[in-house]
Amino acid sequence: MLTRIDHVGIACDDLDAAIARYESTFGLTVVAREVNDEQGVEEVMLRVAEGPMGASHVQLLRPLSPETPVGKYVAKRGEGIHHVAYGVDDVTGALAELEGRGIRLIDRTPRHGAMGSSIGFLHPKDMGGVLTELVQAATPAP
Ligand code: V0V
Ligand code: CO
Repeated sequence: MLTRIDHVGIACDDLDAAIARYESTFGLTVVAREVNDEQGVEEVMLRVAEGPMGASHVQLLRPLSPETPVGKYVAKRGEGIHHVAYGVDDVTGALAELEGRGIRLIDRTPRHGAMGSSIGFLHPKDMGGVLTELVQAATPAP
């Protein structure tokens, strides 16, 4: 079902400081920056590596307000790892399959994600405390 680690989502207070950290520490390059109102974030994707199953990224997340998922998370725990996202070929099918295995879904139908992707979240309470995201990229891996 899983094709790669698509991204690691990191909650930040200061997006530009976080970008500078990943640029100067690892020489990563920003490949996308967008506001996702539905998810309550401004987010930046930095490319880590390109593999046969597609690219992997660091995703930096700044909450648009304190009432958003990332805003609540930062208020409770401070900056840090917010979620892990895996690539899938068919996010709708993967969500249905996982629900059939008894995993609680946050999204039963996919939502709009970074760089034109379709995404769905699994509840952290059924994933050992790890908020888990599935990502179907806008264009399939070569
Ligand atoms: C909350 N909890 C987490 C967590 N956020 N546990 C692990 N990782 C996280 N990131 C725990 C929290 O500590 C509580 O545990 C419990 O869940 C309920 O938390 P809450 O603060 O009361 O918040 P809720 O229940 O209102 O919302 C929690 C969920 C929410 C996970 C349901 O954050 C959500 O819907 N997340 C999915 C959407 C999202 O995160 N979007 C932002 C990224 P205790 O204290 O009860 O034990 S957007 C993105 O990644 C995009 C666009 C992309 O990749 O393209
Ligand atoms: Co994400």
